[in-house]
Amino acid sequence: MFNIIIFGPPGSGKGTQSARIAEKFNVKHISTGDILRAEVKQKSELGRQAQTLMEKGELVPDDLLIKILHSSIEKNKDAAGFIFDGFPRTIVQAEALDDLMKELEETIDVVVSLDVPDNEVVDRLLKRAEIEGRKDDNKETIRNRLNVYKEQTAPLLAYYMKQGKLESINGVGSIDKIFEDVVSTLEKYLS
Ligand code: B4P
Repeated sequence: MFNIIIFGPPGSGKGTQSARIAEKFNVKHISTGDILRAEVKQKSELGRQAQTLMEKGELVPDDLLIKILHSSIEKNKDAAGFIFDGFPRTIVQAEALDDLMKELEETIDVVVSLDVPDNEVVDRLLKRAEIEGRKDDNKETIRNRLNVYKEQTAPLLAYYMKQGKLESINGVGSIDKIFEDVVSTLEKYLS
């Protein structure tokens, strides 16, 4: 299996690049944001619990996310690998993912971190608000999402750096150029 994590602040292009990576490397795209939004749409019990938190830009509790991830992996055991998009977002989630991988006798091969400054992500998310109308893409929530990222998610950079798996990529520029850089980085891990 080829197992990749895509990492970065909200609006850094994780979802955008993941869709392309999944196609190019034939890996299964698991986006926890997409899964949660689908649950909200279906008005499931999980969706109901997640909705208020997502609209405030807060993280959904670790135990719920770990369950979601577990069942997504179970359903796709035959995949040639995974691209994890939006997961892990806390150290607890990262440790749970390491445990899950161990159970499968697998490992995370590489963590691609997209570097994008705050002003650029705010601009992108406000632009997306005009197009898609996502409830969490408003000024106040975006500010909170960035704070949550810095406090709870950014510490994962050191976690994966210590494991020697971190690859930082400049996430500013055209989507095609960023994808080119991502592909050449990932290809190093295949040979
Ligand atoms: P996500 O869906 O993961 O939202 P996100 O961080 O904003 O990233 P997304 O993938 O959507 O955006 P992208 O950067 O691709 O999470 C939403 C919420 O769900 C979280 O706040 C949290 O509440 C909850 N959640 C999800 N996972 C969780 C977890 N593991 N634990 C707890 N809670 C969790 O793109 C942004 C925009 O930029 C797009 O419009 C795109 O078109 C544009 N763009 C992309 N690349 C560009 C480029 N190079 N130049 C210009 N624009 C670009």
